[in-house]
Amino acid sequence: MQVAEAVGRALVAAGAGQVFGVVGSGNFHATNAMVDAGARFVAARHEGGAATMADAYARISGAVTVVSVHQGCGLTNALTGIGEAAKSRTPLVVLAAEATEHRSNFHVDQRALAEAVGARSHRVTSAAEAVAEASAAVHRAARERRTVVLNLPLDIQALDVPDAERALAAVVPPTPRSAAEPADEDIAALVEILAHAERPVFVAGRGARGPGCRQALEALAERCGALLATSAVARGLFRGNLWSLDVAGGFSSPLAAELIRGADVIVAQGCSLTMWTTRHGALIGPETTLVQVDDDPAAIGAHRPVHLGITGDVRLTAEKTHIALRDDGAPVHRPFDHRPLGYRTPETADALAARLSWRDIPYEDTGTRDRIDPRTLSIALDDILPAQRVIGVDSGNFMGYPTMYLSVPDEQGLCFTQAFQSIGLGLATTIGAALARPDRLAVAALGDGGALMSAVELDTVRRLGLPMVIVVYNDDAYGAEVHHFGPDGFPLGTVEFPPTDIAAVARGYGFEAVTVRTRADLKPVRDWVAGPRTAPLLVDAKVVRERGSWWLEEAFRGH
Ligand SMILES: Cc1ncc(C[n+]2csc(CCOP(=O)(O)OP(=O)(O)O)c2C)c(N)n1
Ligand SMILES: [Mg+2]
Repeated sequence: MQVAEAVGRALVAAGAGQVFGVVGSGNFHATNAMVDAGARFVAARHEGGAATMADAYARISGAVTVVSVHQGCGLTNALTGIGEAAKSRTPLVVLAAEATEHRSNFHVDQRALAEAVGARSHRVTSAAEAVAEASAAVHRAARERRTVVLNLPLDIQALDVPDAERALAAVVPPTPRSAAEPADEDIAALVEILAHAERPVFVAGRGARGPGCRQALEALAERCGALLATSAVARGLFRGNLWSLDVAGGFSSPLAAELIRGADVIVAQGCSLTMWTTRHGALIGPETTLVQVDDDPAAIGAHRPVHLGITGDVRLTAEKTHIALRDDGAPVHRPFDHRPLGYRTPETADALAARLSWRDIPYEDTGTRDRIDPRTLSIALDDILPAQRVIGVDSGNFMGYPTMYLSVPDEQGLCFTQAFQSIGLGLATTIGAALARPDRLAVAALGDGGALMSAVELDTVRRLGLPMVIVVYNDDAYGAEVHHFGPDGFPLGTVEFPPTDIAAVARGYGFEAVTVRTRADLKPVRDWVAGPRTAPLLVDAKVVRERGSWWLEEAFRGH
């Protein structure tokens, strides 16, 4: 057995069962070996799409996923998606053929490329070690939650692996990470803080999306009267909880922002407290005690200084804190059980019921005969589209509308690939998420800029037969830039475009498509939802372009 085949087989034996890619000569044999060994291969039309599909698939499924690319230019094409995955700590293996011969057209310093975007670089170094090295890449991706580029040199690929079958038989999938135990004194310190908290708020992030976290956090929050929020990447985690504030940060509704700002204690649970989640710190009051729980010590205080940092698994820390509070957490002078309900007062309950959701907030519809208000569009779509959905959102001025107006059933309902803040990832994100959750309707929300940047993957949607809805918030512009620079009178010729008929583009790829200018134009969307959904649907919504969105204005204020 040659190295290329042994590496492909080893990746599958180590548990990587899903591979996305664009196949060229350098990754042909290894990718085929993965398929022969039982992996599912999805051909993307661009390596950037492949990387982001794999990223989204890994985020939703939790499984180490593989991207397979050609040497040199295949890897450079994938770099933005690899950067997004690396920043998001997605367990991903990029199987990259490598031209180590400097005279090759395909030669480039692949180690430097991987490391430049925050990925870990591995290499298959010999026939004897190939199987172990491939397996080690999967194990590292899983164990350390890292994006690993596994370079596979062309000159090694055709070598014979000594005793390959025996080496492959020894490959095992990684064992699940063991939950990091918080220190007893940290639990005691958190108990002390929570026992005295009058208006506590928990903000749960990516690290709180694991099994059992919701229950553990809800139980602890109930015990100490805390309100519950999430970062954008964990949206939906507390769906249905009466004390949920939905998303903390730029997307927060005015009431949610007011309540978070009013907290006397905020506990970040597996959440890194970025400038987006905290609105550049504006959501954290000057007197607020800030606690951060994370199983990665490097994450503690990385974005904001905290009063108490606890290195520990989110679920385990919540459970231990809860037990400690129940057993003996009450300071003697102030019995815990006799306190008022913390932040869970009748006034808070009334306010949450009346005006938490963006949908509860009246607005003046700015739509015309030619362009629909993006809020009106989003609200109508929220009503039309089935509740069991998984949404991918691209970047841009429009992005807050689908993120906040389209509800999601749980923390697997929104796949938010925004760590690199790149436009053009939303469509591939939704493809990866759709494959990981075939039981749900996949919905891609894109700007016209992001949609056109990634349009080649419309082919992948149609070829895979995904019953997906793609909504393009089409303002014929890089709206984020228009609203950033327009108010200061700068020329906008570089960021505005003549109209593009994106519905026609989609039809060319085999989609059903509808152009929407008013609410009435949405009837074909209802019909599509009610029908057999044999072709995917693209909604080219011509949206009003006069004003920037609320969250963008907020973001600009932060700088
Ligand atoms: C890869 C990449 N290139 C450029 C940018 C800068 N950028 C941020 S938003 C944006 C405009 C996006 O336009 P569109 O997708 O139409 O969304 P809109 O802002 O109009 O709602 C641009 C160019 C970026 N974030 N990522
Ligand atoms: Mg636009």
